[in-house]
Amino acid sequence: MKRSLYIILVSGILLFLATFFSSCNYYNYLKNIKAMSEQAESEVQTITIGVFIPGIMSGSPIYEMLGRGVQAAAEKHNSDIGIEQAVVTVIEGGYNQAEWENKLTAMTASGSYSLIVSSNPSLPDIVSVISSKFPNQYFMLLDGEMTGNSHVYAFRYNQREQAYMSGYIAALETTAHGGPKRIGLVAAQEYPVMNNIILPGYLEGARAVDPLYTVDFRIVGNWYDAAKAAELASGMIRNGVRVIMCIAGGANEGVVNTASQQNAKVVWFDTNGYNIRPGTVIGSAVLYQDLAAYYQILRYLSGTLPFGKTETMGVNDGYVDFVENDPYYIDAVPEEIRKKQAEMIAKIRSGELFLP
Ligand code: RBF
Repeated sequence: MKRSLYIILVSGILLFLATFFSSCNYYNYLKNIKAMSEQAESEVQTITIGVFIPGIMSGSPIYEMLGRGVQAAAEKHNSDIGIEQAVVTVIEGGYNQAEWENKLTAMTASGSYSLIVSSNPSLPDIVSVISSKFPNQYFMLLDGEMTGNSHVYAFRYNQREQAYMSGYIAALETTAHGGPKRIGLVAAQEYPVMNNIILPGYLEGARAVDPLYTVDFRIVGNWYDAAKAAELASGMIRNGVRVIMCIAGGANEGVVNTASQQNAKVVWFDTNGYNIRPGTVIGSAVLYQDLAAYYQILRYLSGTLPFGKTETMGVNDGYVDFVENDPYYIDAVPEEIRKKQAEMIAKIRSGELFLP
């Protein structure tokens, strides 16, 4: 009897101790889990993406698209993983191009950005200098070309296609109206892509309508002076030009105003510009830079961006287009012209017209 009482007592104590320790352990276990998950959360590294605008965003659609695309990708990534991991900061470099290298160097030297994103064909030269001083910094350059640097990814558009489609509509409209076989191009400045791809592509498109076409090519000297651009457009119109393409950022406004006052027409470049001046803007050859920025940033965030490469995308990749379904285009441009323009675009899509 005494012995069984002893056994019960000892088992009770053992049971108590076992329960006590296991509950302590369980408590500790719970505590550990909580601490670990808190730590994991704080250890999810923030990815800071710096967007460097070489110029001013407002008035330059190509830069507005860049900002929108990067922001949308960061939001998509954060909502997918449920944490505010990707953060975007935009810095404007301003119109003084001589300051861009210093500004971008300071941005890089701050060490604050996992990735620096920018856009325009002059950035590769600047970035190659900065990259040699800060070899760990990663860059994404849109609307530019740079191959062979393991920390730089570049994405460019087939602007021969884009300019060809612009020149084609400009010549169709000019021919239909009669008058000299001359189309206009007001550009902010000369640079290799402008002189070697956009201007020749624009002329090539016009000459596909009629080989006698020439281009009246005039330079504003900056990306903001609308009064100067208006003056250049007036000079062209006096010279018998009926259709002017403008690639001058904020200065484009001067071309549109002059054209609409003097019954001339405008071809818009980079974004859909029909609603800027309905009836005056008769063509929009666009780039989907917002989509390019969006998809390339998502690739970066998933670790699959092919640094070291330049990728070039055109009409058949969905990154270059001519907007044909806008009601203002349909209202402003006679059906026979739209039909010819559509036939040319169909040839690019089918590969019959190849403009590499
Ligand atoms: N495009 C703009 O819309 N706004 C600008 O301020 C602007 N600045 C540029 C500066 C340089 C040095 C270069 C080479 C290009 C610039 N571009 C600008 C042009 C842009 O990259 C692109 O070529 C045109 O928008 C035609 O697609």
